[in-house]
Amino acid sequence: MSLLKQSIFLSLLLLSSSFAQHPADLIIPKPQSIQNLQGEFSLNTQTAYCSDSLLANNALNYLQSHLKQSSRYTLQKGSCGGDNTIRFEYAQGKFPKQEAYRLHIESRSVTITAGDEAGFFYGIISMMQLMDAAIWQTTSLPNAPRSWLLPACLIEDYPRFEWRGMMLDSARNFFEVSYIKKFIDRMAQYKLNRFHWHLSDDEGWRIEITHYPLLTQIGAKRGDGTKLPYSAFPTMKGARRGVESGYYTQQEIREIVAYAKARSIEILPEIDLPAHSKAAVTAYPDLLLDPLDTSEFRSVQQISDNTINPALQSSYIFIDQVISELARLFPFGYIHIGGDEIPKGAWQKSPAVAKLIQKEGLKSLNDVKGYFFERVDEILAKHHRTMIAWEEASQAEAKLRKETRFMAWKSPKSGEKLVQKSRQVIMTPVQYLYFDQQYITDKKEPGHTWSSPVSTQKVYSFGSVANSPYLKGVQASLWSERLFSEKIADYMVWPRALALSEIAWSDKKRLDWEDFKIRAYTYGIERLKVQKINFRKSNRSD
Ligand code: TNX
Repeated sequence: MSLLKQSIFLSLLLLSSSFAQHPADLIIPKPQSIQNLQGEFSLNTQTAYCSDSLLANNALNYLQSHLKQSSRYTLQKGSCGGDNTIRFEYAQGKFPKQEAYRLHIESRSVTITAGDEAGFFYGIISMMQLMDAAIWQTTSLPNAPRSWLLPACLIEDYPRFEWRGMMLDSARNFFEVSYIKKFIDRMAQYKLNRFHWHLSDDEGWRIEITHYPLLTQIGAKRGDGTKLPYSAFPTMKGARRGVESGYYTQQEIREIVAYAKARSIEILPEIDLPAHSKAAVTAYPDLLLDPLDTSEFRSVQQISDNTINPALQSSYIFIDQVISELARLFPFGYIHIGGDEIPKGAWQKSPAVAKLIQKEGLKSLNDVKGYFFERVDEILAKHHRTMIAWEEASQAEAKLRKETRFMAWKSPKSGEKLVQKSRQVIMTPVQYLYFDQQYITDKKEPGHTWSSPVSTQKVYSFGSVANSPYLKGVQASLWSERLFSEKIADYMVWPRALALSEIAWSDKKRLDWEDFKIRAYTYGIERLKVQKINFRKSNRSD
């Protein structure tokens, strides 16, 4: 080789190696600190595991089930001192934050250190992202790898936000249990930890309440549908298409709660009150509506008479009973009671409400809303639960406990205003985090168009939101008026959820769109493909 050729060859080599990324630099969400080391660990049929804490069981089981699926073997229990071992070490009080972990990969062993269940779980998630994408496959392939190479590194990691959520609306269109599990599992793969489950709305009541069987016998069935601006209308006559009708039995709910818990995910159930309740009031008009109420109104979605009456004792007995069943099913300390979009004109001509105003010395219908939320808050307190509500509940002048959390959806500004008032906030602004909106404006794109398009880059840009002790986290919301299949739901979520994961987990100063793009559109996409997720193939910026 001539000298010139040699030097060109050498500089090319240098150039390419400086571009070649260490696999640890490809993890999503980006860890807080990564040190790349020399060498690699080989995980194979001889590899053992050892653990000094039951808190590591979820993490271990998750790894084992994926190994079994992909390679048809699991790790045997071994001694903690041995070589070729994956060690789980409990370290109490060593980490500054909850959910933190330390992942140390050396050529002879892997050590995952954590102070809680979630920490161990996230250590394993990061480790699995360092393996060939085949580890994520959901069906066994004949030629799957038997041994896996893990590059040596030391990762120290913890989340930016305590609340890293995704909301799925099972009311407008119903999703089968199998899809709910997939949804939850995919959240867990990206260290998202709160599944907000929208279980009732005008179009359907989706959870079995044993005390009120008509809620599902009537309220879980969809009708013919008419062409209104946003949704198919719930005429409650019977199913038009399978996906639109259905509900979750209490047994299924318990199963899903356990499935989520094994993946460090808490489920926040939402029953939307007092508006968005056409399904409930259709099932139990005698309990929830004032028969003398002649108010005429329509909701934003053009639905009439969809609002529970706040002056009837029977409304509160109903809510108490529903909350008591929810509290038995969902161990999470919070329940979401809706509170959004009470239609203008509701209750205006209700004699029962007029009486209530007089009796309680209320001044306006806004005060009536406040009265309603206060009573619901009392019910929640009785069942040892804390309220989460859409931001409108904060405008109702209700005296709600200080630990109440508000979901700000109208704009980042409306969330910031609440933060300034020292109220606890979860941000899910429509302009950045509504996954029901189109990615880009295009007739061929599925999704809503009523706000502005939400590209993956737009999602990522919300990472610049200011930190505050009152800002508890961020959440993407997937309303389902237009989700007519699981495939469309997948499309709306991926790859946007990769961006959500990173802005929810990684510190602000670690965020870099250009760098994220490379990770997302290489290994990130590879993992989605392996799982046959119907993600949106884009030109990398939308
Ligand atoms: C507004 S966001 C709603 C939902 C709709 C959504 C559609 C919120 C609290 N209410 O009822 O499904 O817009 O994007």
